[in-house]
Amino acid sequence: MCASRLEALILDVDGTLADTERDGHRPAFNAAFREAGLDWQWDEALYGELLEVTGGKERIRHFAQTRQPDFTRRPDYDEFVAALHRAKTRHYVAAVAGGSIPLRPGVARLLREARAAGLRLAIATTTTPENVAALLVPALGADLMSLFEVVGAGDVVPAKKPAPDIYLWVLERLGLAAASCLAFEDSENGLRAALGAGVPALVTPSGYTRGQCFTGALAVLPDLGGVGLEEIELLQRGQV
Ligand code: XBP
Ligand code: MG
Repeated sequence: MCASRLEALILDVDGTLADTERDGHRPAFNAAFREAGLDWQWDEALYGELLEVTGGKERIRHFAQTRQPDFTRRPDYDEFVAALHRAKTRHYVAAVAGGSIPLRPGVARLLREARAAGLRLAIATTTTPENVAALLVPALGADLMSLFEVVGAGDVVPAKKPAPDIYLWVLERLGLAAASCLAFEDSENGLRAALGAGVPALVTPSGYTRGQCFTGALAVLPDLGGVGLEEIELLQRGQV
């Protein structure tokens, strides 16, 4: 049911606003492993497989369980993973805060158009909250960043995408029905999360997610370049 008037855009971050995984998150994980004296190296292909698990801590645990089982028997395993992930976040923030990863085509323009048209903006991401501002402020400026009314990120919900929890958390804070919102996602996991919460979704696949299954998406577009707000409103109303 997509017939309600569009009131808010809910945006995923990694892959959707910027293609952050290969050259942002992946090197930050590797830097944290090196710093901790581990010889783990996540190359591009392996990282593509590991992305099936959303969330950095969850991804490290999945890697350890499936490829380094001895490591999981360390008495300090939980704290070690948490410390590794804190280091990864520090490396990621330092790398992207300088503006090293640009926004994808059309993103900044669409956000400005949406605000000018009175639409509300929110974020629904599995990544750590400080990563969101570090990525977006250099590209959008603090002003536009502050226009995101609700930022749902990281561990505010226990179950990460593809669970619908982060979308339900954001919807509750916006005080809006799912059908009056539109989600922007780049991955199958993200699409499942949005649809699971009843939010119609538009998909712009990213480097690692091209070829995934996007059944149920309102539309699958190469990117947001050239897509105007009017077209987005028509899509949300099911008129395209
Ligand atoms: C993004 C992610 C994130 C990042 C890592 O998924 O899976 O986990 O890779 O971020 P989505 P953290 O775009 O579907 O939200 O290390 O901060 O968890
Ligand atoms: Mg994503």
